[in-house]
Amino acid sequence: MRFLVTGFEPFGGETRNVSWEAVRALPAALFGAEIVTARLPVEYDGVMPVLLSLMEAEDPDAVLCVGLAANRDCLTPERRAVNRMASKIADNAGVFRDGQPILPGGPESLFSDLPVEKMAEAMSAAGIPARVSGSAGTFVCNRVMYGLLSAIAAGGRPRLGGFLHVPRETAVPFPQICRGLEIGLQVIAEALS
Ligand code: PCA
Repeated sequence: MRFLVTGFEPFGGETRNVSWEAVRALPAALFGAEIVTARLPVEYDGVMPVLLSLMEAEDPDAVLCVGLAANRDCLTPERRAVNRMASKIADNAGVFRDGQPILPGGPESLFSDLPVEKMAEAMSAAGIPARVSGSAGTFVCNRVMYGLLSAIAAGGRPRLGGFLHVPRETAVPFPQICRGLEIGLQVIAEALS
């Protein structure tokens, strides 16, 4: 079993993105799965080509993309991606979007096939603040989640995929964010075996 787990580069003028720091801290193997990690660009147009070529090269059984939700106070497995792009800040390529669809004519919402409730419950049971989120927002994290779920719907691989938002380290300490990510991956591994 092979997992592709991604984090994001810093954005919004910051120098660190905890999503990538937590992903890069993962061991090379966990729960019988090989863990391949990668850092994605915070670019509406640039993020999917990078993710798709990683999926092509690595042929993972599951893909979990991880990003920072700066205004949340817990870990949030995402239930749904929406067919919209909008944000107050520009992406790292200087691009603004103010409500354009990701895929013109495409489904308004795409739902993750990850066991998001179980992931949040297992994290909470380990004392890590977590809840399921109803939407990944409308910035680049939602863009990549929508693209990932479209790719899964179109082909047979990967078998499972979705998104996990993590909060700032001021809301949840870094070791707990890392532990929560590992627990989320464990639940995904159980769902695949
Ligand atoms: N968070 C942003 C994009 C990159 C990241 O880590 C988001 O929530 O869309």
